[in-house]
Amino acid sequence: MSTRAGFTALIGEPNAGKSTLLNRMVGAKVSIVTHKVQTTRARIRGVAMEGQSQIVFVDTPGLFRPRRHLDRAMVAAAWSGAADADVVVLMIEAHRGVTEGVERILEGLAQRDSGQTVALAINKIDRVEAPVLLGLTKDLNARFAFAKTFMISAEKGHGVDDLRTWLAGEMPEGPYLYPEDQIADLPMRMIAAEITREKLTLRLHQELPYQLTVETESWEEKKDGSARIEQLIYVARDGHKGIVLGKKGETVKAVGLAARVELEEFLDRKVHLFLQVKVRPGWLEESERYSAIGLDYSDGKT
Ligand SMILES: Nc1nc2c(ncn2[C@@H]2O[C@H](COP(=O)(O)OP(=O)(O)OP(=O)(O)O)[C@@H](O)[C@H]2O)c(=O)[nH]1
Ligand SMILES: [Mg+2]
Repeated sequence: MSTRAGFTALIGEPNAGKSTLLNRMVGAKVSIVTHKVQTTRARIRGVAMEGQSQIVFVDTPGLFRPRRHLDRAMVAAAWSGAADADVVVLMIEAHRGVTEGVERILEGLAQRDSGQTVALAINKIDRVEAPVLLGLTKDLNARFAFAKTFMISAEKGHGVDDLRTWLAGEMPEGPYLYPEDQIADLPMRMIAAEITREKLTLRLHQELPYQLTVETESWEEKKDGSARIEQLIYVARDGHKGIVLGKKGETVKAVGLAARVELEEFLDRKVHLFLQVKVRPGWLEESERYSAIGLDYSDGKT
């Protein structure tokens, strides 16, 4: 029997649940999730097997109206993730419906005219009543020729199996793209930095999470089987450093603890995590900061 393998890009507004869906499809947390918008910054691949079909899910940053250089690079990464895929799944939040942001994405899809298969996944159905879903399905299908519509809850798991089965059949015939037991292709150093950024985003308020970036500086395998990991948290301003550190360093300490616990679970071994906060006013304009998180700096140029 022949195998199938291909790429499925998940696109949508920030917070639609793309990373949550990727993690559920893969069966492990490879992409960070928060209740805040613009959590994912780059394309993150997760690999799922369904019968003889390998589906490489591409999680993308949310599509929004970009203001900063970083925002533009994120949105460019999202659209190019879609362009490279065999199937695109547009995720919509059921309770928010067709927002202005969704309308703009639909325009973007129509303009591309790529001939790609585009499916609609109405997510967070746990938050609305059934009649709302029917109206939304009708409305959206009148606006764009979706190959299929799914109603799902990425968080609770409803409808996700149907979507996976359908996608498996849509993948082109061909050999597997990754070993069958591989679930992600992000370097461990990057996953580790993302975990820390997730904990920071959950703990810090307002704009601060958008003004910082995390990089893994060193990773040392110890003789006793543990890993010693040093990370740098770049902030844009002096004042931000104090906030990230917190009173007597308690904020960064709590972040470090939460990140370490999750890393240990992920790596299944002991981790020594060291976090350092560095003020770097220009980091949002430094191309190395972009490549470190998997973005292309030149994508953000106007
Ligand atoms: N109620 C409900 N919440 C969900 C569901 N799926 C995701 N969420 C929540 O929605 C929020 C955003 O989820 P993410 O997966 O980070 O969303 P995203 O689309 O990756 O967001 P960006 O990375 O910012 O573009 C989180 O708080 C999730 O727990 C769902 O099916 N139901
Ligand atoms: Mg995300």
